[in-house]
Amino acid sequence: MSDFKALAEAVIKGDIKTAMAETQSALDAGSSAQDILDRGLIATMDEVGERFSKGLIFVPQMLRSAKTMQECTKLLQPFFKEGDITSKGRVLIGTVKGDLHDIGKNLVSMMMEGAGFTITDLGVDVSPEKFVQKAQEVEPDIVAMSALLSTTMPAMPQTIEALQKAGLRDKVKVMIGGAPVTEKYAQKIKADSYASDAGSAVSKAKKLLGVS
Ligand code: B1M
Repeated sequence: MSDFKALAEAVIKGDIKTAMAETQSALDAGSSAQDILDRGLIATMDEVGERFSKGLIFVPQMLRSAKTMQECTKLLQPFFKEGDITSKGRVLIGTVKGDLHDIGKNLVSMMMEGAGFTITDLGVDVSPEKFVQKAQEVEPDIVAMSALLSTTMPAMPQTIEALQKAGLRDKVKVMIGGAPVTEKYAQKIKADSYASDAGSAVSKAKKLLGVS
């Protein structure tokens, strides 16, 4: 992370202006958007999480860092587009019920959109009923769920069950992800796919739908 020290410090402080300027100057200096994202921004959010765990910072500071990261991500967004492409499929995505974390989910949406998927983003705290209602409306190929809290992970199987009850389970593929989620958990709850990060979410989504 040493290359992005000033960026990391600005994100930790929640200094949006400096962080955006650092992101821009890293781009201008030739760093790739992926490197800035992975080593500059995501690595820093891990550091923010560790500081929170140790009681060195509290929710308001975490929120400020999150806002700062999101503003920087907007500068990177254009670099994740794969060019002129027809839709690879429809994805309905949201952070599950009870969970307000949306940075990872937004990155997954952004990368999938850049790769040519059509995204309907339900935001955060999305109940199983809301997933079902919107799935009936937009008829997605993939229902994608994100969870960052171990306490909200059970909303994933609840959503799968709700899709089943609504007669939709055979019509959609279910993909899950988020820091506490694992491949093993995906198998346990009978999701169709698990992705550990936004980049692999794209490749897994392509694989699920058999598109390149
Ligand atoms: Co919270 N929080 N938080 N938080 N927060 C964590 C997750 C935590 C690990 C911090 C810690 O204690 N070390 C901890 C969870 C512990 C646990 O359950 N395992 C925690 C806690 C406890 C809480 C509260 C309960 C704190 C409190 O109030 N006492 C509270 C809960 C609120 C709620 O949701 N109901 C809370 C609140 C918040 C804020 C609102 C302040 C803020 C979120 C703001 C926002 O998102 N707009 C926040 C933040 C910022 C964090 C940390 C620091 C950073 C999360 C993040 O954005 N990471 C986080 C610590 C950490 O993760 N190290 C923490 C960067 C992001 C890019 O990574 O989301 O993992 P991530 O996404 C990755 C992959 O997981 C994957 O792709 C992304 C990378 O490419 N991915 C998918 C994500 N979704 C995917 C879906 C897919 C595929 C891949 O397919 C569909």
